Amino acid sequence: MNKIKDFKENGFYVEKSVIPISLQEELFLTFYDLALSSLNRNKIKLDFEIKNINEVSFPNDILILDKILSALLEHSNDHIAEIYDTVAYSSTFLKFISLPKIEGTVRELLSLEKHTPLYSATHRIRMDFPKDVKRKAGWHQEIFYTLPEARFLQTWAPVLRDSTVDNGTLGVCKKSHLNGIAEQTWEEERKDYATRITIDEKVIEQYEQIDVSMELGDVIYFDPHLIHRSGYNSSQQVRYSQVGMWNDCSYKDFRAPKPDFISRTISLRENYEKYKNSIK
Ligand SMILES: O=C(O)CCC(=O)C(=O)O
Ligand SMILES: [Fe+2]
Repeated sequence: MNKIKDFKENGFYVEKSVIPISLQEELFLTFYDLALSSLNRNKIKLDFEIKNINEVSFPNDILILDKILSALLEHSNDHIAEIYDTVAYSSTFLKFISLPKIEGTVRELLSLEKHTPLYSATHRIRMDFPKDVKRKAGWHQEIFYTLPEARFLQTWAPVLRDSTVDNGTLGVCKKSHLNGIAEQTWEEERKDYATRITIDEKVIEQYEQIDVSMELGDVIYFDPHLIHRSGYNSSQQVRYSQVGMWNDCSYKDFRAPKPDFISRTISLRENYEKYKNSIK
């Protein structure tokens, strides 16, 4: 079977035409609607014309979405961070990551029975803005960015538009998963980058590096030890990409993390105090 052979030999497998266009359309509307709400909530006025939600269509209006998100980013990264966190738990995105075809392939590649529960870890849609280097991930292995002692595989997929060398698609070091944990260094967060654990350059030179250009609908599945990175988005457009891990819950060392949902505004107690006087 090609799937398993590719995955085992190269450390990754690209499956074509997995995600239906109707879900991309739904996600586009999710992003657009959240972007409009963010403009309103934060009282941001734009210096260009925008369409309301009933006037936009996918894929014709992705450039308008890019423009609104870029304007929000210019005001504050917090606005983008909140949209990112909202999309991650939106019903449309949950449908997107749970497509039966993705689940089936994950089970096949992890050799799991139909009944073994799969645990989703931090599935998200990244937004990589033109020319951004702060959030660009250098060469790394996912094992140090996710749950410790986990048995999982990672999925990644272009969203809303194809991922290309120009817009900074995912880069991988072919077969690098075969050599276990590579030499790497932990660096604490700084002004120009988030905390990162980067693989030494001399390790990278040993491998064939591939920029994995993908068409909308395709999904790449890859091994936790596969060395990978973000490309540089030299285009004028935002790169939207789905990232996330599927964990094998039957693995002996699997321990579910405690979800830590933190209010962006007031605490539970403060909310209670606010309404206390009106409690009869
Ligand atoms: O999409 C990217 O730029 C890279 C993302 C990445 O490193 C990941 O999905 O783990
Ligand atoms: Fe990664």
